Amino acid sequence: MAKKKTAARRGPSKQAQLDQFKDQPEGAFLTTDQGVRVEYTDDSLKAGARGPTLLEDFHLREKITHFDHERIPERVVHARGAGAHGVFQVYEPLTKLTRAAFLQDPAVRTPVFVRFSTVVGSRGSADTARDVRGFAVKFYTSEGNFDLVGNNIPVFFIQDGIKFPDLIHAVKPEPANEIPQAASAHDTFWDFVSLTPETAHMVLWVMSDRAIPRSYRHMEGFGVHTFRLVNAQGKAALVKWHWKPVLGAHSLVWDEAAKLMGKDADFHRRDLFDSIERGDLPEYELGLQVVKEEDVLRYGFDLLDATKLLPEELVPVRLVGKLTLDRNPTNYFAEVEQVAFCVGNVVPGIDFTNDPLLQARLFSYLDTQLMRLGGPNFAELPINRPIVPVANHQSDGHMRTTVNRGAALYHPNSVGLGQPVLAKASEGAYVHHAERVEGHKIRARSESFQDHFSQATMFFHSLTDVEQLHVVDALRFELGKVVRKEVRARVLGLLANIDPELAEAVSQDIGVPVPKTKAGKKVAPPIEQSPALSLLNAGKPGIRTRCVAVLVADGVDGDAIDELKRALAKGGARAELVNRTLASVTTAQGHDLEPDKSHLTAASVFYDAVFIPGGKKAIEAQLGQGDAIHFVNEAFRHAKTIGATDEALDLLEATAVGETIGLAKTGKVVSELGVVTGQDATARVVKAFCDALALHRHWERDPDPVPA
Ligand code: HDE
Repeated sequence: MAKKKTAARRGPSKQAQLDQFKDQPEGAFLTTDQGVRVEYTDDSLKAGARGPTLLEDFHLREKITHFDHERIPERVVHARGAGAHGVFQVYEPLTKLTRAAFLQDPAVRTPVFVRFSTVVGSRGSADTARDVRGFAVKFYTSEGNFDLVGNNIPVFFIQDGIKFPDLIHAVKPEPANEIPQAASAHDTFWDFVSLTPETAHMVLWVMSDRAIPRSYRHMEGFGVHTFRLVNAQGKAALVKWHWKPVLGAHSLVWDEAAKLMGKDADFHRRDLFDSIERGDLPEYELGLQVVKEEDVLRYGFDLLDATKLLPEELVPVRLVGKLTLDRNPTNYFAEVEQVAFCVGNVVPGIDFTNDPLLQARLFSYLDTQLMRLGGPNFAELPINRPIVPVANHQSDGHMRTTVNRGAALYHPNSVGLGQPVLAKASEGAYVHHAERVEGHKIRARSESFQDHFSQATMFFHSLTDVEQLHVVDALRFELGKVVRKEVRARVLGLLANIDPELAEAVSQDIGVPVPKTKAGKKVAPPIEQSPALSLLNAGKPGIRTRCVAVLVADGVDGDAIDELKRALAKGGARAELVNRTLASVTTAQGHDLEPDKSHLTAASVFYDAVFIPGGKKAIEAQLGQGDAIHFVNEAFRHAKTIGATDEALDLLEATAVGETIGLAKTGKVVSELGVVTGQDATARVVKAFCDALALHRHWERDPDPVPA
């Protein structure tokens, strides 16, 4: 067995470390911001070694002043994020649908920057909180920047943007004590929900496993609103944007997500970064649902209502291109923090609709960035700059870096030779779609927006039993944290409108009966069930990029580890060795192995599966390790694949697994409920283990009796 450290343990290479500073010439002197070389930066200038510090120490003052101002305000929502660069390519010309240049030619590689985020938590909050995930993509196209600023959930809480401050004030930590962080499980959120029936559909999505994704690489994305595509002839069609992860959509389980918040607050951020470093490039296909303009009301709901989705079974998602994330940011602040997405950043061929949620967003993003990024010149920041030349009469303002050279900063002008000139549509100018609009000036909600429950019911009924159970458990947890009984009761009233059995199941655990409530308006849903909404259908079998923990100790069967590693590598997966400590272990075959993690630095929640190779001495040692037993119990509870060979069956017997599953203590290989065991049959156990791993989770298990 080769003694090879993983990239993660080795740390960045020498070249990578040098590359980090490639904006500075090699051997560069440390200078002040004025370019003056600095002789000493470890002590301030003082009157004597033990004397007072002198005000004239300009190096000290500059260094501290800069530091004092290093933070910018965090985003009011979506504060915590992770980003990556990539490229987008369309599969075939979409000329009939849109004139957008980046959607015409499969040979064109459009650079993109993507930022994933949670919504509620602050910048330093944990990644795996139950929350919506942002999925914002900036396409640097040959016609300027197009931002597709979406989420991983296809609908939204509210129908009109004017309710957004109310929603966010309700879900953010409570005003008196700023508790809780990154959590919707508190009174104000559920109070708002209980009084705002239009939230019903999205609330169920947030209570489902969609709100605890396995990683950003395993997450769907949605534009949410209906947009418009316009072709060169001016013909428009309505469109819903989708991102489909090539690895399929997968989730964590809540207990796992909750533990990860403490054990690795950066779980998703780290996964994204490490995957790209390893060359496991995250990929997503762009999908379109296209609907004729005149069909805006055809499906029994209004396509302008962002609390509704268009079932894929009614209008299939056409996959039109692929996004590949292939480069990590060089500097988090300069890229992930300073990137400014705006729903209003569109290119010719892409236009808006009158969705009142979308319309408010068109105002909000630019407005918030003026403050967050310190003024109107944030488009000059490298991450926000388009790849095409910018020429206009904008000038001055805080932190302006462009030096305007022209004599005339106005249009029309003659002293500046009339520059820059205006383009015609045929020259690539953005021309708004000439939609006909008329109406009275009123504050009103359209009658076509009034059904808040049909699609919530459709969503719930589209989930498998285990997914429904997860929704019930999530509601029991969240409402269990709500102090005010009347709020809990009102939410049950809302749930009763979605499904009386759902309300009843939640009610049993939260000490409040389901109240009698007036039935809300329900038009029949377009279809009763949409199988595409179940994660078990959106997921894909396969082991690519999955990571298996291998429990080791002195005397472990090194041959079994080699066999496993070979099989995993073949399928694009990998293993990490977990020992009690980071000290190297000696295999039964007499080789030294260096563990990747210890029981102190790792936990089963970091992994997709666990494998325990045999080796008499190793298993005897682990039988005395509570951590090893707990590791297996926890993986079992979280429905993960477990494999064990030879003596390792004794370890399984000492866990909850042994009580549940028949363990094969013969040459027979048994694969039951995702637990794969066998003796004197390593190769066959490994094969069956990989097959079980490809299924991701084994939901048929009963997690309740497992002590972990
Ligand atoms: Fe946002 N949203 N939003 N939002 N949103 C922001 O813009 C807002 C909505 C979304 O990674 C803010 O620059 C309003 C829907 C993402 O930088 C802010 C409304 C969807 C991101 C803002 C919505 C989103 C934001 C905060 C209701 C899915 C993170 C900082 C009318 C389609 C982008 C910022 C990033 C960020 C406002 C609703 C997605 C305040 C007013 C619906 C992915 O401008």
